[in-house]
Amino acid sequence: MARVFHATAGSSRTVRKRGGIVAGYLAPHPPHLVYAENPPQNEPRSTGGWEVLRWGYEELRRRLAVHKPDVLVVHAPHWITMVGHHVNCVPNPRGISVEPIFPHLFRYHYDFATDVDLAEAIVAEAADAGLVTSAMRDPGVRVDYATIGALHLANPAWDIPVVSLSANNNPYFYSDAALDEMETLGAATARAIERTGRRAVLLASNSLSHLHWDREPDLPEDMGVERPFDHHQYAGDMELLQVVREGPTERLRAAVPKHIAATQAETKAGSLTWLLAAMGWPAIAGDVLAYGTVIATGNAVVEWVP
Ligand code: 2X7
Ligand code: FE2
Repeated sequence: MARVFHATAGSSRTVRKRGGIVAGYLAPHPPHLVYAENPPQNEPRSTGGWEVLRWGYEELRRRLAVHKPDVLVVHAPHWITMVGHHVNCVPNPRGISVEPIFPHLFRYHYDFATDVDLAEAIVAEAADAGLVTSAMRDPGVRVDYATIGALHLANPAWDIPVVSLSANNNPYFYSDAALDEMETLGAATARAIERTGRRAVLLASNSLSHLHWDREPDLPEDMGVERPFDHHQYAGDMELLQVVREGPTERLRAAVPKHIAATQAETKAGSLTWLLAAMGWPAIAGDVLAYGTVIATGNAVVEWVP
């Protein structure tokens, strides 16, 4: 397993002219996408697959190189914390992240740097805003695959420090989406970024329509069987992406809950709402870099530059 390069958290902020949120991405994490890339950190080997989504991530990486952020801030639905919003404050998380349903596809050795100053600032701002918040400081807590997946696909070199936020809900148990707190958490994230002077890129690690097959082909990357779950799920994703492409983001306040109700979308976990709230619901359109299904779930890579 190759060791990854370590950056010093916040090291470049003194030479940058402008801090703040410079871009936000919808950055879905199906473990299949990492599996298909065959990085040295992931144990299973593949023959590829899901190329269109991976080309979207290639474009994301080109754009990220131009944005030159000090930090990647990621909100992910598979770090589920039932009591409060947690922020990973471990300086150097290291371990193996395993996808529990697809362990034959994703057993990823991670080793990265946290921007602890920004992580603690987000904890403080969120607590001041009245949210139940916790600084997670236990290095033994395994980092979930939705955090690792989005971060790997956005920046496989791992040379940008990270802040990782949990999802204070269970996207699988409840039918209603409680997205109000994500507005507060997004605004708190933005204040912390401003206060610390960071140049930040945000990643919302969410799939769209979220029904998937309960069987997979003998060859998991057999694209001959990859397709949307049904037309209803596909049409729901297209309706949402049409609003994304037309803008402004304000329209997504209504479109996201409607899409969740229609498609069981993973955005129920709040990552996308957090991202848009942190950017202040800018009056812009999103740029859809790719859309594709993964074991029938809908996934889009989208950029917003506020
Ligand atoms: O977590 C996921 C996902 N969001 C989509 C597809 C397959 C597996 O895992
Ligand atoms: Fe997921």
